[in-house]
Amino acid sequence: EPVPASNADPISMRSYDLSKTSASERAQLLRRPVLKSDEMIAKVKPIVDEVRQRGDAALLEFTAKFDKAQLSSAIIRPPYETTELPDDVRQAIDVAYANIYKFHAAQAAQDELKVETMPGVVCSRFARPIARVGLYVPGGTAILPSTALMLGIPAQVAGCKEVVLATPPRPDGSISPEVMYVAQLVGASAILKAGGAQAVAALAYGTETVPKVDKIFGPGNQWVTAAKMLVQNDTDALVAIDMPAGPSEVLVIADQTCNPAFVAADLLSQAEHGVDSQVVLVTVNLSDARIAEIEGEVDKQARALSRVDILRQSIPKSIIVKTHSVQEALAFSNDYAPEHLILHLENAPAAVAAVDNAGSVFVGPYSPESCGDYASGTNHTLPTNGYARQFSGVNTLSFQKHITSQEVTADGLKGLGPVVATLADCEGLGAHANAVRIRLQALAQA
Ligand code: HSO
Ligand code: ZN
Repeated sequence: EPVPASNADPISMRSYDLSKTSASERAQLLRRPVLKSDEMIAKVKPIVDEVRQRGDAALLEFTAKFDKAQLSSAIIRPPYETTELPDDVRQAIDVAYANIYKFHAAQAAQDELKVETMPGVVCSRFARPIARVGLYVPGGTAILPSTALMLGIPAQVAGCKEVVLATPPRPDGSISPEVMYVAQLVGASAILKAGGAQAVAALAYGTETVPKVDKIFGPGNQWVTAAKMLVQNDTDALVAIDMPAGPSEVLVIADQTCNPAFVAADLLSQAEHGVDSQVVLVTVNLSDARIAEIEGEVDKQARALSRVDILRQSIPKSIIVKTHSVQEALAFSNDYAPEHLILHLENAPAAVAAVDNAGSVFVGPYSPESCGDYASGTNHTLPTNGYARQFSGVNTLSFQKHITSQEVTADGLKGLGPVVATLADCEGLGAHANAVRIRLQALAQA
């Protein structure tokens, strides 16, 4: 563990040359800090059990203990009070809302299937909303109304009926006006003033006042993540979660055409999220002078930022990986499977075809991750910790399930029935075969 740097020390990353690293060193560079999920699950279990057994009483006690807020009720229903909001913030939220809505509505529109697999055999698939969803919007070191947008909009587009937005209250018991405004825009049916494992438990099991939900979404600290994993495995809760979550990450690939100040700014924007943020710069044939320029920019820009104390811890844990071709850089990136991938390359659009594993890609010098974090239209709830290998980021389909259906005509059954009967006989399932044959006989007699 690097020791937090003193103010005089440069705020700098560690460098490795991929052509000089062994296979085991390379594997080490691809690793994230170990998530102690078993340990955390054991720690959150008593909290989850208390809320499950004692409902609102336990929920309010934990909120008093962890969030220092004394509440008489944890639930607020619309209309939400949004008058405190400055006009420029309201307008910015409105533009973000419109863009994110557009992109997520388009995802729903592309989603119906109808295929005639054989003459008279029509299979279809259609989507239905998950009726009740819980959206976790973290509090902590930064309030995140953007996360309320990223979860609330696809829920709205999908048509979820009960949308409970959970977020920890401030010590005076209030919720930020930004989050309240977003709750209003996305039509949240309730705001749950609670955070941590206790909020997740209330959503999973329901309490006297908190509606039970069918799926829980959203990023959170280790407590939230562990609680989500715990309730997901409880068949009594019958609740799904969006994805396993770890600390936020970015991998930036930069070649000699990059703007060092832009690259540094992108690295820092991810590193400021938390002391455990994962930041990787992969260089492609970058001269030592250009690398030094980026490092100089990281140090200079970091010192001017309000969250410099977080950066003093996250940047020294970050790495620079030197490679000698775009192909080598992308192979490393695909193995790392970053949450965010930023391409500062001469021909960035062409490189996208070779991206196999990433949560979201930012193409070219004018596409900072910040745009996707807030307002371009894509979702910022993305797979971390290497889960981009098998998970998609949150999207409209995450708030739906798909139902398949089939309609077989009499002629269709004449073609398909014998196939089914043969397979049923072969499995020794006579009733299955009979359900077909009884119809084929009826058709033969008609
Ligand atoms: N980069 C974060 C999302 C976020 N950034 C929210 C700003 N606000 C998650 O990957
Ligand atoms: Zn961010």
